[in-house]
Amino acid sequence: MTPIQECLINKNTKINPVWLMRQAGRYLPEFREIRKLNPDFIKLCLNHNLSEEITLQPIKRFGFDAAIIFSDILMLPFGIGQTVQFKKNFGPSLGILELDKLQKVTNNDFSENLLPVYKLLSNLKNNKDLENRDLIGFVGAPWTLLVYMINKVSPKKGLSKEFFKDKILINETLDLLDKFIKIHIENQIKAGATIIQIFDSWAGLIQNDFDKFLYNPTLSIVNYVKSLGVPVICFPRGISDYVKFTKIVKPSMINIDYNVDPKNLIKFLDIPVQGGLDPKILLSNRENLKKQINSYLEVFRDHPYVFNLGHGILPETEIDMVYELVETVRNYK
Ligand code: 1CP
Repeated sequence: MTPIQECLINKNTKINPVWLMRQAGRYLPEFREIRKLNPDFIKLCLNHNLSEEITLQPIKRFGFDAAIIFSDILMLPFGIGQTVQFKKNFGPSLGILELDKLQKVTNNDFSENLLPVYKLLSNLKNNKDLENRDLIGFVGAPWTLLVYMINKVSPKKGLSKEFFKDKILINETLDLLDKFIKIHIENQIKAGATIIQIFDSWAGLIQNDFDKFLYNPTLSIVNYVKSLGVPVICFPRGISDYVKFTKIVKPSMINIDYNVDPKNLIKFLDIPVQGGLDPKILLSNRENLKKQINSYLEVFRDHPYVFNLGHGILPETEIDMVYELVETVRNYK
């Protein structure tokens, strides 16, 4: 059993596996080199030789306990036929949402469009660098994907009232997402993913209708992953009530963000926890980093815990700080 499965299934509190959200990416010089030669991000995600190499880069360097596939949550709208571009110093930019066109896309068309993502997984399945490690597949949560598909650009500056205006568009897009997120998950598991993580990066923007936008759609996906016999990790970033979320949605593990007070949380929580450390701590100094890591590990001494961050690692992170992080987690007694 892998260290993470040991935590998830056997509820082992003696080990602290470690991996980092967005571990395959921009803080790594070896990634930046590949990226420079591949300005089209979608094409890079569809090049299974390169995506395989990028997925393994952080494993080879740091020996993390899990590899997360190099792909993106926006590969899903791309797979259903909405245009997706990544613009330099701007982020994602999506094309018009032509619902009637997307509703005609079949399971086969979609799976064909994303074939290189599944090929990446099947190629890595028996890779010896991943021996005794998990291979994490992922999806965006329905809410977060809905936000990108309708808003077309990052909702960094919030969502306008306009966003919620067309109820039919919202409802039909949510139905479409439920269908294709499940297909994408099934394909990833069949190809070799041993865990699925659901990224709900913009869950914190939900202010009303929590059942409609957060609980019901996420529960539907979580139950589906469980029905395939694979553990599922939820990351509803920025929500105010993680306890309520876990009671309703019941993921196999919950990834907390850095605004959650872990001490208070575990009084009410009976499932394994992942993450929490503010990625900005990696921009401070070694002493502070060690102190903060140890304080998370101390809180979770008697609770199954996978060490990770409270959001993705920042591009400006120094490599040496990541070595320090791994060493500190591994040396904790
Ligand atoms: O070089 C570059 O400019 C590309 C940067 C980049 C990378 C490395 C993007 C664009 N996506 C990725 C890979 C990626 N994205 C992975 C695999 C790598 C890994 O985790 O190691 C994963 C899991 C994601 C997931 C993802 N994409 C999320 C959820 C996690 C999170 O950080 O909140 C989100 C919101 C996206 C959208 C996205 N893709 C890329 C960017 C810059 C963004 C965010 C845009 C925004 O702020 O709205």
